[in-house]
Amino acid sequence: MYTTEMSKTVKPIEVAEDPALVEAFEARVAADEFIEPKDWMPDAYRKTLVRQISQHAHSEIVGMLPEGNWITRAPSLRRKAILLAKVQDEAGHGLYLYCAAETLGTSREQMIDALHSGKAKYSTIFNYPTLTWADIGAIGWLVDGAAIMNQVPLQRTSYGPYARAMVRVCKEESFHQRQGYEIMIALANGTPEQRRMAQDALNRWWWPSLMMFGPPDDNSPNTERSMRWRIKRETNDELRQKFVDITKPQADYLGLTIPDAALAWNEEKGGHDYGEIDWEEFYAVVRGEGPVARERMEARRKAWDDGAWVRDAAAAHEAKRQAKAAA
Ligand code: BYC
Repeated sequence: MYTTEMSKTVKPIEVAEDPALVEAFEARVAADEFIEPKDWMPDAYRKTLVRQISQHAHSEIVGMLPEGNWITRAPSLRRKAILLAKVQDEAGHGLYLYCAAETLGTSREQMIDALHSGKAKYSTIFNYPTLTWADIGAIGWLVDGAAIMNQVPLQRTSYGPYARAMVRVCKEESFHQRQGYEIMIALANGTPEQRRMAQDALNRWWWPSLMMFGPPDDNSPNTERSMRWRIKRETNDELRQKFVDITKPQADYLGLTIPDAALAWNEEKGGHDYGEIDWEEFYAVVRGEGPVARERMEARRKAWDDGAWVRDAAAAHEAKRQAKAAA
């Protein structure tokens, strides 16, 4: 038994594992090989993946709620059809991710239970309300934009099933981002009231979108180890910086103003400087104190309870099918 401590901010890992196996595993990861479900892996690697993948899955599923809220109120049949398809895509992403996590030996029920009991996290971003139609544009543009930034590198994450799930997710997220930006273009070029709505949505979603990337690197207990294991391929701050740099010209094109007086191009670093994120707000939302956190969890629990008959019917059907096959 030995203990590895990567740095002061990294959680110490208790490893009671064969050092030769650990060494071979580390070498495979360092050589950019994919780790597959039946391969040996350190327990902490498995746990980190279950944590991240299941939280990612929960985010996709809870993420259906803010947008689902607008399906019946979308301003045209075309917008309804697009939004409906997008929200269905998010359900699909959740399912691929739950399946990827199941390959690590955890059951769907365990993961759902962890979400409903408040043990498992989901992205802070989905604890903010969608007040106007412009919020649907801002979510596609900013939230899906941030999601792509985070998920493109995950296509090369070291765990095979997670990486493969991300390939399709990223393709769909690109469509989502474009549909959001297209809504923003329509609003930004619309009436003064529509432009005001677009600016208001940007004002409310900008900072929570930056928070999606997680705490700053020097306060991120998981980053160093996850980078070494190539679960994460870029750090929280690196991805946040890229997102700011890509999004600023998009806001300029829309004629909208990012609500950050400190946002300015820094020639020396080749990127934008930006203002201080309100980390107290972030941690409060992580603790479950977000503006609509209670509502989100109630909606998920209700959906689970209301769907019990579907799960029962599917299980009964499968039992019958197996009995028939055996006879
Ligand atoms: N919200 O050490 P850190 C979508 C937690 S879905 C809540 O940096 P890590 C979409 C973190 O879990 C978007 N909690 O952690 C869907 C950790 O706590 P635990 C979801 C957060 O894992 C529908 C603690 O803070 N995307 O885009 O190395 C419609 C310390 O953080 C957050 C993913 O899940 C947060 N924002 O890095 C539209 C991507 N940030 O677990 C769009 C996959 C941090 O130790 N996940 N925490 O108790 C990741 O890439 C990483 O898990 C994170 C965090 C970058 C999020």
